[in-house]
Amino acid sequence: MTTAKAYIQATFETLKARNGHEAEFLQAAEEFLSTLEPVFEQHPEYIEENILARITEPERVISFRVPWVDREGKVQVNRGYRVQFNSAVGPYKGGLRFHPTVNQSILKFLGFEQIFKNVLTGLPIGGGKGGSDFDPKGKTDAEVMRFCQSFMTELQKYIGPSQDVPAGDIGVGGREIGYLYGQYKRLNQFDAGVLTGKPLGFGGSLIRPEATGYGLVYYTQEMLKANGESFAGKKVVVSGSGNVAQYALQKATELGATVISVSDSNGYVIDENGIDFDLLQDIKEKRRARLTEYAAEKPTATYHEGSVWTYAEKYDIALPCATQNEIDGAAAKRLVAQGVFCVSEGANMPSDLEAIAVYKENGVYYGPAKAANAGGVAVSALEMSQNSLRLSWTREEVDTRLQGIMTNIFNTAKTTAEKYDLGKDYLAGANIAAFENVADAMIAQGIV
Ligand code: NDP
Ligand code: 2IT
Repeated sequence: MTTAKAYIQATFETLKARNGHEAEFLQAAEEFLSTLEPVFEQHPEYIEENILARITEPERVISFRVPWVDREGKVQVNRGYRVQFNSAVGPYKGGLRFHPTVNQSILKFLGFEQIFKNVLTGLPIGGGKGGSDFDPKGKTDAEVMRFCQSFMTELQKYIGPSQDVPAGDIGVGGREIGYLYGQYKRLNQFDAGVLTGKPLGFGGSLIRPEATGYGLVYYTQEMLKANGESFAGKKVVVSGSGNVAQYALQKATELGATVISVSDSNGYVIDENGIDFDLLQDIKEKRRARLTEYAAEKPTATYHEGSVWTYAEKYDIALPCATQNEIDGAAAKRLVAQGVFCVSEGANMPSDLEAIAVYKENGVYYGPAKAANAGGVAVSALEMSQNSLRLSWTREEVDTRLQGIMTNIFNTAKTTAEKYDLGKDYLAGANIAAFENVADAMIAQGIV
């Protein structure tokens, strides 16, 4: 009989042989697979069903040409994608990323993580992800609109409210979702449930813009509480300065923490008095400007080139909210030496495999992305419900549901870790609970 360990190793070897050039996807798969041994030991039926080989292969990967005309009248061509990874639990659901680094590997890692994140919310959504190597930075609104229209002209063939429901991610916010939705509607019909993260005026949900950041803080608060800690009086470093970072810092500040930093791909700002949320939002959302403006306008702030994870002073909690692999093993060791006792992930896969090992060795309370940042997609699923009902819930109602979902996710990660004798390994707990749910749904539906 195949042992659990041998089965996982053999599956990973095949995955590497097939996808050797997809470093980020293999990293996400390795992180996930490396926690599953206890499950296969207790449930050999998953081995008999060869679930790992099935769950690591996307149901479908769509790639397409996106031609558009720039402001000088020149024809540009980008590449668009949609990875429809797994629909065992519900329609494919996950964001669209517009960033020059987007490729199939990045979207497969994101789509793979999304399957498990989505099932942890307890809502009926499968996993998918999409996007393009288009760079919205420095583009005019009209250029972004033309790009979005061209992108949706192709994407609309593959999506629908019961089929696949995209939303935002890096480089895709309310403006882009508005343009994408407008083009979808023109080619189809009014069907608000085809995209989430819509502006409020046509089916968007209250709290969706805030949901990932707030959800991250709600999850982290539960993790801290379970260990006799809280945000009150803590010094927090947040990376990124986009959607997730902004609302994470707002909520953490509300709970009594001092968030001393935000960052972008060029540098970071330190403001020991606490980052000023209103000024940050004005700079990022209204002016679409860089963080250097924050430091220029705020006498208490300083701007530094490079990664915020090189900041050398003492602090307590790290909330990475920028992008994948922003914290490597060396940075994680520095964090521990600086007194950081909790790392909770707003971004997807911000910690590399070595960093995760450092957290584990040093007993750092670790909130893995697929659990800690599930608040965004959870409120997206609530937006889908509101669109189906043709109702909109109040801010309080959505926020209360979000808090309940994040608390449940933490409890699931905690109790599953305990059930398998894994102590405070919340990563393994979240992975195992999510895996069991998806695997059971797949088995019940036969070999499809
Ligand atoms: P935004 O586009 O709003 O902001 C992205 C932020 O990250 C910007 O500050 C950006 O800086 C920074 N960033 C992007 N790429 C890099 C890079 N290569 N190096 C350093 N900094 C970088 O995106 P979101 O806030 O929506 O997304 C942030 C993270 O959260 C992503 O990992 C995303 O997948 C994840 N996430 C998002 C959810 C959502 O609902 N939006 C839900 C769950 C997770 P710059 O302006 O210089 O590019
Ligand atoms: O990574 C994510 O969970 C998101 N970008 C949000 C996905 C969604 O469908 O709201």
